[in-house]
Amino acid sequence: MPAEDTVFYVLYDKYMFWSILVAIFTFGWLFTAMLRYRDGVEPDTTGIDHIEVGAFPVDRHNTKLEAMFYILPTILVVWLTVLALGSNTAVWNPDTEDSFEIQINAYQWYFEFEYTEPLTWEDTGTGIDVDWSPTTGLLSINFANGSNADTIEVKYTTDEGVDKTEYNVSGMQEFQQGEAFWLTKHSQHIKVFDADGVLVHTWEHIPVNHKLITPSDPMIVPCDELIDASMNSKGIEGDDRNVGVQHAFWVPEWGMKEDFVPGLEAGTTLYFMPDDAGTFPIRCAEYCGLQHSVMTGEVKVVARDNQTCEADTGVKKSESDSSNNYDGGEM
Ligand SMILES: [Cu+2]
Repeated sequence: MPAEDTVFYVLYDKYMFWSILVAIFTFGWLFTAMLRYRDGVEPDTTGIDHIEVGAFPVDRHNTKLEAMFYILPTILVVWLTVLALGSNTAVWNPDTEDSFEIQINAYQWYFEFEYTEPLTWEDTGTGIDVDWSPTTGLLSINFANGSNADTIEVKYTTDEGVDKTEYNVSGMQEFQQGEAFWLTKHSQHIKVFDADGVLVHTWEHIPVNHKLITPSDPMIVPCDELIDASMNSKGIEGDDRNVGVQHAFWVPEWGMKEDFVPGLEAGTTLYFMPDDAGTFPIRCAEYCGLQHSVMTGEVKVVARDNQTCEADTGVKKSESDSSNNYDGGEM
């Protein structure tokens, strides 16, 4: 069942409204006619001959009424077509001005998510707040709102490889680290664990050109923003004859699906606007070879750093979205 404010749901409501209106009119007319002209009841329009079965009552027809029988349904059908095409436009031709662009590549047999825009995000509602300044490199973590934080894992990727540091913070209200050791061109994350080693909070920066690959990585996208995904099927590197095979990106819970078409240079495009944080399964919906069945993954919808996923985006972007300061995007 799609969320209540998706185009599908809105279109369903509109069609239901017009269906009920037409049903009230036609069934009302039907039952009135049945009651008025049933056997044993004389029509009050005296002086008119009874209607002969199988013969059109040419003498007493009503041109205006008959014309309305054609005109009204035609208007209705045209109107329903306009409604349906309007939803199509909303899905396939949205306003992409403020969209979050991402590249999705399909290989045999995995998906690769390539970031063409940076994304900095953080869990919300955990009582922990990570702050990191891209200019000074100063990192501070606030545990003030009652958390059971025990250890912090700070991980960052450099040209040389992955670096990981762990800090013990149990009992601390605030943690500060002043080293400007991070460069925004590299990926980095801060994970906070409790004493039992359970992950309680995540802050992450994904730089441009970073790649996440299924099944180990989810596709991470921000909530309340239009996601503009360019999709390409990829073949074997260095083999010009192998341009890949057909795949399809499918998120069953959202009711959306788009094909990857091999050899299509411009690729295909998929637009979607998630408004609830969470993790949703991805499936390949086009048979693509022996391991098609294991071509799965997850899409993780997150709030950008210092934002929440509470905006009701509806069919279009809501006005409140224009106040987004794109905190992470500036980096
Ligand atoms: Cu596939």
